[in-house]
Order: sequence, then C-alpha cells, then structure tokens
Amino acid sequence: MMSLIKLIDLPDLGDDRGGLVAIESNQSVPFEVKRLYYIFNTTDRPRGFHAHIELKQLAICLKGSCRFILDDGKSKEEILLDTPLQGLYIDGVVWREMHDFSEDCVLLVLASEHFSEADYIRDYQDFLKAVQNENRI
Ligand code: T46
Repeated sequence: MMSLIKLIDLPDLGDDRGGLVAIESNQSVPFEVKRLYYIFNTTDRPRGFHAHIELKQLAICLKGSCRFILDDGKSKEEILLDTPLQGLYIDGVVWREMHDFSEDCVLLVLASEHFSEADYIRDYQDFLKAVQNENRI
C-alpha cells in the first residue's frame, strides 16, 4: 500500500553563510504554483479538518514544527514537519489536520490553484462519500 506521506527533498543550496532553498514550478514541486500562503502566530488550536477535490499542495515548515494527520478514508498517517529542507506533498482527496504547532511555527504552503471554497470538503461524512465514489470509478 502506498504511503499517504509523500515527502519531497527540496534543493538545499545552503553554504557556510546560511541556508537557501530554491523551489521552481514543475521541477522541485510537481505542479505549476498558482498561489502561496503561510500560517504563523499559531495557537494550540488545530487547523485543517477538510479535504480538497482538485488542489495539489506542498507544505513546508519554514520555522518550528507542526504535525500533519492525513486520512484517505481507509487509513490515517501522521508526520511531524520540522525542517525547511523537505515539503509534504498532498494530492488527491485526502482529509488533512494540522496539530501541535510550535510557538515559532511558520508554515508555507504552495498551491496548484487559485483559492476556491468550492474545492473544499469540510464535512467528514461528505469526505467519506467522495472517496467511496472515487474508488468506484
Ligand atoms: C489546507 C491547509 C493545509 C482564503 O481566502 N485564501 C486562501 O488562500 C486560504 C488558504 C484561505 N482563505 C480563507 C478561507 C477561510 O475563510 O481563509 C480562511 C481560513 O482558511 P482555513 O480555515 O481553510 O485554513 P486552514 O489553516 O484550516 O487550512 C489551510 C488551507 O485553507 C487548506 O487549503 O490544505 O491549510
């Protein structure tokens, strides 16, 4: 069974002056980047609790750490993101939750599409129906 956790090693161009990572569309990230957003000043409240229909994303913890839970309706896996040198690639209809943000967490997300609320499935039962329908096709 394929793991839900797909980590991408990002090009590490750091040297003795400091770190540097360069990410290019369709190269180190496997899609055309149309949008990016970042999450910071986090609290102890978890985030996410939704799936996407079409969107592909790469989540990179630039500073601090946070824990992702991914769920495809059959199994759940989790991963602690704590390095700017790796991104978590999320594609397909996958329920995601983000927990345990460190106080200094800065989470950058690269996205394959412009923002569309219509692409979100925010109800877990609707998500289960969507993945069941997908598996029937
Ligand atoms: C995801 C996880 C990893 C916008 O208007 N534009 C945007 O680009 C984004 C990302 C959000 N919004 C609006 C939608 C909501 O009204 O900002 C509000 C907060 O977003 P949300 O509650 O969806 O945020 P998170 O942290 O729960 O989820 C976010 C992304 O929305 C989502 O795509 O996969 O991070």
